[in-house]
Amino acid sequence: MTPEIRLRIHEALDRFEIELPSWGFADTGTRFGKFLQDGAAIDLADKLADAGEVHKLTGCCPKVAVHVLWDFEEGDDPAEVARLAARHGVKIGSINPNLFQDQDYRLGSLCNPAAEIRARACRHIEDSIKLGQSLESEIVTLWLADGTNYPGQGSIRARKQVLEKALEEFHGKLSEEQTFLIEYKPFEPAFYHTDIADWGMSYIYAKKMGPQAKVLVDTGHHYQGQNIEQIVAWLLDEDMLGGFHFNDRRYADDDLTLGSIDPYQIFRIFGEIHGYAASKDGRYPGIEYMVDQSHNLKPKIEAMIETVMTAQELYAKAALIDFGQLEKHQASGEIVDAERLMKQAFNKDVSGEIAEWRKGRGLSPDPLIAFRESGYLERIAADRLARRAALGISESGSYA
Ligand code: PSV
Ligand code: MN
Repeated sequence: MTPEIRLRIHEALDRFEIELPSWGFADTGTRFGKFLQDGAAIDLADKLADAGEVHKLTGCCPKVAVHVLWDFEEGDDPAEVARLAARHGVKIGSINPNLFQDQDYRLGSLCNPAAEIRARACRHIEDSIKLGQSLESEIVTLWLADGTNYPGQGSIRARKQVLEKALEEFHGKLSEEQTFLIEYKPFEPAFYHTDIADWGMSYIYAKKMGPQAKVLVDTGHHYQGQNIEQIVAWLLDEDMLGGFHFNDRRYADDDLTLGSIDPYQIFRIFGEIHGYAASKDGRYPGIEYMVDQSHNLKPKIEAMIETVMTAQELYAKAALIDFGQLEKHQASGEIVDAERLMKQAFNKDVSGEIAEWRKGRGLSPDPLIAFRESGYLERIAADRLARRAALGISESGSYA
């Protein structure tokens, strides 16, 4: 490995951080059931402890995304939550409002035909914005489950207009530090239409909302075969890419661990970002990288460490694409050479150099092995089993 390649890998890793989702540490399942794990987090304190452990081992996950209704209870003191996070070496990251669980939202939340239900949903978003301010979190992400199940059930245009108006009002409530990210998803739980179905709709809503709004790309929220890196390229070029929810999928929004099905796709996405920076004298845009996965079969903390390691590896590999050379191949129509350049970077074994980078930071060269040797899981499993018994509950966490 040349010193130049080594440097590129180290620079990429120095730059790369990824946020962990609190909900990835709790018991989760599918609509058919849950398989419970002894070590699953019971409450926010456990989730922050587990996320802190992942950060301690990987050195690149200083923030934890929270889901407002799963992680907070009426009367919780945000200052206390911030202190708790700090005790585990992490900070609260993105705030995820929840407009999909309440019975009131059967016909939608922000797009509900009833004004009083829309108002209730608006209050929740405004409370979430305020919660973010009191936690010094800079990101509010909106995933809207609203939509309809049958043709004719609702007016698609009327719902769009109502949502645009609500978003504009939220923009006025943001502090200067806050960014509002708009996530899209073409299906589930709604199965005829969803009110924010694709990146174009997120883009339009964000543009109309105001300068502090951007698009959030969840890799699991696309139709089969969709070219996600093209979406990324367009959003980068329009300065509208706010962040990612990373996960992998085979069929739908499967929430599988990143890179388990198609690592080359994640590499190509990162390639677009490195390529964009290369065209801007090495300046990288501010993008929030976040994990959005729930692990219902794999051990949760291991799955999270595995995900973070995969993200680091693919980000580092994509930094090795020689963009100057690529441009030359493109200009000359040298298709085979251009593709070969991509493949060469993807196939490069960067694991040794990543291990070196970790050692240089006082980290274990293999965070997964270090985790297994730490005895952390055995300790928390015993503790959480006893606490669940004392509380008289069988399942932990609050993910519904
Ligand atoms: C919806 O599928 C989603 O991607 C949203 O980001 C939610 O906040 C998250 O999953 C909950 O798991
Ligand atoms: Mn998501």
